[in-house]
Amino acid sequence: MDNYRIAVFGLGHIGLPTAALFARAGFDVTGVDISTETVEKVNIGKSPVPEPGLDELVAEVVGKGKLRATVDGVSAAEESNVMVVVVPTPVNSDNTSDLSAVISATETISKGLKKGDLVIIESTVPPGACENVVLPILEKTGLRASGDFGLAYTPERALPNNTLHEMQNNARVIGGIDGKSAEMAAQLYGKVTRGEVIVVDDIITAEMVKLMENTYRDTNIALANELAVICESLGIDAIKAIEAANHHPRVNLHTPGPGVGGHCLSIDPYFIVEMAEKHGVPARLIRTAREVNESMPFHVLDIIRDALESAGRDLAGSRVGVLGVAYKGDVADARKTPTRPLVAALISEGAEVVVNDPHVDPVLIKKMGVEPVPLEEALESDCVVLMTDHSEYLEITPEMIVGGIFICTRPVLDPEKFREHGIIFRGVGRP
Ligand code: SAJ
Repeated sequence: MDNYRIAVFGLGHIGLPTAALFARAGFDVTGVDISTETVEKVNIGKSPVPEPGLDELVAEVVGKGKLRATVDGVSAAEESNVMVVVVPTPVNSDNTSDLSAVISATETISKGLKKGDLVIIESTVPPGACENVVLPILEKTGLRASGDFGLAYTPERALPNNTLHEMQNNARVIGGIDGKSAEMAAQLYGKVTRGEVIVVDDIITAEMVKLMENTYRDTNIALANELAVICESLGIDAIKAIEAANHHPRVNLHTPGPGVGGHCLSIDPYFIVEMAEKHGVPARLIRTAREVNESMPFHVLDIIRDALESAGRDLAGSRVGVLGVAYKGDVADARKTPTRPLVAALISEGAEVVVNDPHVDPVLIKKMGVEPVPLEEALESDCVVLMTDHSEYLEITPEMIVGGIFICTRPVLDPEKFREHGIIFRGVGRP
């Protein structure tokens, strides 16, 4: 196996670190991406993905000639023994899965598929996608799985901003179309992670494990959000109540906030809902949890309107300074951010909206129909709303809240410190 050549399809947040770690483990790796800009950047040893340590690792393995990138996926497949698919799987507007990138990568791979090859899917997919979508495409070549080539599924589990560490230390779950495929994939990933390699019974189980993980977190966040909204109506500080409840040995309530963003928790539960409902099984809890989390930006809107009214102001005509577009603190990723629906609602209600985010590309912010402004300018608003828990915002003091109203949707600042200075301080779960 040590002389295996590996092709990694998709050089994004997960694909590029995966390719670079295989290269550092000694494999000759070809990274494949549809973006020429990404390919060119990688080939000069640069990472198009902002992730700690990734620039250095890419420079190292490209410098040693162990990693190269190309847009020519067919040649990459022809030259390689193992093909790993790590492309995005978003949802369509009706929240059904969009597997077009997986299908396109698989079709490319099938043009270079050979006897003895192993195809590994890492993209998050609905349960059954490997057997019902990927396998038929590969077998159109006339080659048969289990006899001629292998197929396995192993989900990525790494957290942005800690991706390289988690890829090398998290346990790995692997499922194969057969035992041999699972074993080959297990040996391969055993070379890049010190974590336990867990081989499950079959490929659909591995697909489901991934979805369960993110759905567990999304549903628990929804519970925390619902409890927070209820506590507000009862005049209870939910953040303090949750801190106390989490001292119970079997309780781990998550943290309420303005909603769940990113490309994972806000999408993956729908992959379970889709397949469950196709099998006539209602996914009430999972679907409701999504609805609760998707309602949170509008709950924040209610808090803003209420706080302004308590100061004798209308939302219409008020200047609202929004802090944070990224879906969570200290990342540059704004995919599925709760800030987007909030900003759209504020504008539709006649507020003047300015936005600050030191991490997110200003071009992205402009696409939301608002002006990106420096922090000082955003703080000079009638109402300031903290949406993302970036480290920079932890330095905010009462004196900086010029308009006297501060909505802090993340439990990162002490309400008393602001209220002592006459600031109207509200938050999710903070009455
Ligand atoms: N959030 C809350 N309350 C919480 C925790 C998170 O409101 O208590 C919000 C965050 O602010 C953010 C969203 O949820 O908007 C998701 O953030 P996250 O840090 O929970 O997760 P991601 O999306 O960055 O990464 C998740 C991780 N999954 C799990 O922890 C189960 C990561 O391990 C996965 O690899 C990743 O999804 C993925 O790619 O699937």
